[in-house]
Amino acid sequence: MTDSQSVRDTGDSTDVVILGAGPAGLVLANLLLDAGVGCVVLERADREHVQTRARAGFLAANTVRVLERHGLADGLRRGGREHSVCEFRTGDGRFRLDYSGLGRGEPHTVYPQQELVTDLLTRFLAAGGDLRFATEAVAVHDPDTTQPWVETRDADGRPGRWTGRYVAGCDGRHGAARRSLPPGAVRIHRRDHGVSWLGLLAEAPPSLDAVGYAMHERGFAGHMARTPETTRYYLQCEPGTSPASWSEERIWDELTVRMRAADYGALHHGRIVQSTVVDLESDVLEPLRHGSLFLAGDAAGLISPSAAKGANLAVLAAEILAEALVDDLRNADPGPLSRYSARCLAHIWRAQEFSLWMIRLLHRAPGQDDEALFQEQLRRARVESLRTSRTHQDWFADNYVGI
Ligand code: RFL
Repeated sequence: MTDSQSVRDTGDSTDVVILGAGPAGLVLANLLLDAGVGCVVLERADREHVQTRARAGFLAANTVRVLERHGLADGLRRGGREHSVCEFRTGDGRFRLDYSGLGRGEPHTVYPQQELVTDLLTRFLAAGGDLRFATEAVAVHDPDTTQPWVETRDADGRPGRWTGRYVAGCDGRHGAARRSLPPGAVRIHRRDHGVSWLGLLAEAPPSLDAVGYAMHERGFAGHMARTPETTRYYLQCEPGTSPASWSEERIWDELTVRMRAADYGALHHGRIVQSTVVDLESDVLEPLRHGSLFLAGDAAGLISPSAAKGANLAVLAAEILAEALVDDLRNADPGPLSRYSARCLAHIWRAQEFSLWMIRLLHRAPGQDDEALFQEQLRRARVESLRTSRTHQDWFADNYVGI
């Protein structure tokens, strides 16, 4: 008997085994539970970790509509704040775009991801949902059959298994779902954009009433409000940089220079409580299904945070997948499930395209050779067009807040 066979002899079963309690897994779980479809969520981390992991904050209007449609928006209606202005700062001056008056006329809602995740898991558990914290999915077995099963390990290393009709891989880029895909089963489109950011969370109130995008010869700097007491900042850094090489003093000095605080107003300083290096990368899997295994959220595709789309795509995919699973399992209609991958990929590629556009807008091409100087002039022309052309501004607003 092999190891995996001995694990298979014990265990539980349900309709849909969901890997990961992030936005994708938890929206999916709530929608399945509401529709009477059996599911379990297996989450590697403990509850405290899941509820305090600070990441995204900017939710698109469509994301809010999805959450409202399914009664998942009470917390963000109470605690979220509308946000609709971004400010671009360059060596030529600064300008602001109020995107609630451009394009489709929609604002963002700023609501920290960890609070959304807390709302979603609290509701799921209160409604009787089955969520196993500290339970790591080790591998998905037999995904090309109608009885896929997930090998698990708890915090003490004890093995277990869950069998389902379907498995939803919502466990991010490094999760078990991706690892379990047989070689060649899906294509992975991958792009390293060659740019890294120091992603910072400061215990300091926002310094301006706008998202700040500062383009400086020393590199990009970004400012995004999270709550009245906390602000996310980004600093472009050399790929391969260690966060430890950036002291708090160096961080604030560099933010002050790149944000041109001397010209446009001092920054509110505070303790830096998170500092991680984020390499701007994209990857997209195609298709987002292998047999009975489906991928959603970051597991389906990673998008650089330059355009703040990741959590929004995760919520959108979860709704599409939930409705398709309900059609298959409750109404014996497999059609929507067969179209899941194509529907999601259309949204993912559109977001990738805009994210790449943002990366090219915000960063100088490296070097001083002819090609770099040519690209820099194109970038300046792009910024100028965004400053002066209403058509360009409408296009920007549509893509910036749309999903
Ligand atoms: P998550 O949130 O990573 O959740 C996956 C969950 O799976 C668990 N897990 C496993 N569980 C069981 N077994 C395993 N083997 C497992 N492996 C992993 C993990 O513990 C975790 O709980 O994925 P999901 O649900 O797909 O959601 C994706 C979003 O979290 C992500 O795209 C966004 O945070 C991206 N992002 C932003 N997106 C936005 O839409 N707007 C933003 O403003 C925004 N800002 C950001 C961001 C991402 C950032 N980082 C992390 C690069 C800012 C930053 C700094």
